[in-house]
Amino acid sequence: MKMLIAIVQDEDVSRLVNELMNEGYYITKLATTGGFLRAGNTTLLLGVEEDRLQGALSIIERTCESRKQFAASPPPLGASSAFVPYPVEVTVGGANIFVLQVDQNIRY
Ligand code: 2BA
Repeated sequence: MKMLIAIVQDEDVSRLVNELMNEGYYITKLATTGGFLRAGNTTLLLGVEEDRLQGALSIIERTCESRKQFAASPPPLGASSAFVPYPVEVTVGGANIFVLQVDQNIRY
């Protein structure tokens, strides 16, 4: 079994969860915050059998879009209080996915 940790944008979550549920995946949904943008995003946990891993990845790939957003530039090291941040454009997503090996899934 694998544990899929998928960090996705809030805008994509509703459709993504619907599609995963329709295909019978088990999901846990967490409200999370990105460290860089300090904006809300969503982290999904999916425990999947290996033969269903590719199916889950395909749904995430076709459901999650990449989007451009603006963030305030971080201050350079040693910057004084007079530093004025300027906007930097970043491309967020579609999805950041970590695939972990699961030793056991125990249900009581
Ligand atoms: P955030 O940390 O808010 O990052 C939003 C976007 O800002 C990132 O999009 C990336 O384009 C840019 N970014 C992030 N850190 C940066 C940095 N140190 N310097 C320059 N640009 C930076 P994504 O890469 O698509 O990431 C979307 C969200 O996925 C992230 O939101 C974070 O919550 C999560 N994430 C991405 N990579 C991760 C990792 N290696 N470990 C944990 N969470 C991760």
